[in-house]
Amino acid sequence: MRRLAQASLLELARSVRRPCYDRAELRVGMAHIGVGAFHRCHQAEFTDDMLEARFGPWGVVGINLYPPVLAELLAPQDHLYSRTLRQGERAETRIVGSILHTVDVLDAATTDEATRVLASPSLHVVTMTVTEKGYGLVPASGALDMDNPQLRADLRGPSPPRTLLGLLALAMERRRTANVPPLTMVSCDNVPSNGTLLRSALIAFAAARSAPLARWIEESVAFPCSMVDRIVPAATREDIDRIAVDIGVIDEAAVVGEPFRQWVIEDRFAGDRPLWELAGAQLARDAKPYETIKMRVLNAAQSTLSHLGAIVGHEFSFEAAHDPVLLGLTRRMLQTETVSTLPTVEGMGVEAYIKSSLERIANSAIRHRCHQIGTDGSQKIVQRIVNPLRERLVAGQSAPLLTLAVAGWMAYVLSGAQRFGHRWDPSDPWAETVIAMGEECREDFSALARAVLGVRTIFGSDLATAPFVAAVGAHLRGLLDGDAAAYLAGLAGDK
Ligand code: CS2
Repeated sequence: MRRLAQASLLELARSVRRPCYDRAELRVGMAHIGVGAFHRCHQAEFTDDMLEARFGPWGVVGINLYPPVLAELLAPQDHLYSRTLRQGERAETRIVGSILHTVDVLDAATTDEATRVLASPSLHVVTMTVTEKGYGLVPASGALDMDNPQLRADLRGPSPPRTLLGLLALAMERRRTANVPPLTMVSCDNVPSNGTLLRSALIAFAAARSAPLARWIEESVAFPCSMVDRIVPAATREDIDRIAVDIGVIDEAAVVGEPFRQWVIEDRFAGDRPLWELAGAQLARDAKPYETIKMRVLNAAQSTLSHLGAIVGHEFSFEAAHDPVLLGLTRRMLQTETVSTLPTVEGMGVEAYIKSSLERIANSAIRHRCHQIGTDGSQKIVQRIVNPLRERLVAGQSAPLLTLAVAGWMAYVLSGAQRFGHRWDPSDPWAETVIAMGEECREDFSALARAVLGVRTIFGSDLATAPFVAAVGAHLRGLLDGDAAAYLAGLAGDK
């Protein structure tokens, strides 16, 4: 079977929609850093829709600092790929054509190429999805994480950058010295106030190098915040093979996601911008309320279901969302605790949002592994679970189920300890430390809870109070020392 490419478009099954604009006429107007499955199934699709609605100079250059290597994944396909939306038995596949070119930043030559692209006068917007960890920040405070060796190396320079901030600072220096017009950077990661955070991180990083550069960024770059949403698990070989059968060509860059999608972007651009609203994006004055609701409801439910789900033996988050015990606990957490910490957003009724979020996670056609959602949990639980929990405690309200969710993350990571059966190797920057704590604290689960809650970059310094430590310790015992499923069933029964 042939590989998907411009020349093989004609061989595609007739049912597969393909770009109806002329890709040969497309010019680069923006870049995206972090071309993973999420970007391909979200921003690139919105851009494709927008180009169909009104053609303009908004082709995308994809830039990766980390695998996948785009030269292998997308370049052999003329940067075309398919995205398939699945819900139950239904599937709809289309070809997306908005990515025009890609660069893998690996060495001096490719660094030069990427910074040249980012400094080009025709480039107006840079979007990015680099994951929570990709910003090099301390989750609890948002300060630059000076313990991050890659960030430290990039601050020292001059070798090719390994971090987002290192690459952006180099590119902005090039833009500044060439006196190129202003630029907008749109962070599309699940971190609170992502644009504001990126702005302060980049300015802090640049200031450590050159005061004029930091000033230039302050004056010439806009950083609107944005909220992005669509559930897009990593595509598997099985997905790729199945899609090849369906469409008639092999697409190594195929992505599979759910039908739902949402993108709220603050309307604060420094110059020209793509008219993403033509594709259904919402331009807003303030994205914060949208992002808070999304992270505390949908993302919190995903994390809670996945951590606890993995512990009781589920492979996928949809399975956890069909487990009456886990679903009941998660729903109750959202409806009785999280709810009081949510802002009001027009058009997003909280009850309905909770219901639809849980239904989306339960979509059995989307095979999102609990371990994928559990990856880097230390970077995710702060905005999803710890912040709403803290707000309730500060307001004098109880938060027993958010407490369980915190313990769920700990128990998920601690399951990597020999002492708790070494069930898997969690992928998390804090895993080694937390696992070492698990090996050290003997039968004393309160001491273990106190030790993990002492990780300030995750929990700050205000949560390790005696009652909270005792509550988390009791859950750790229940989840790690015996029958976790029976323990959770007991909790689900207590109202
Ligand atoms: C997931 C998200 O892996 C994860 O952390 O919770 O990728 C989630 O699927 C998206 O934020 C949904 O928009």
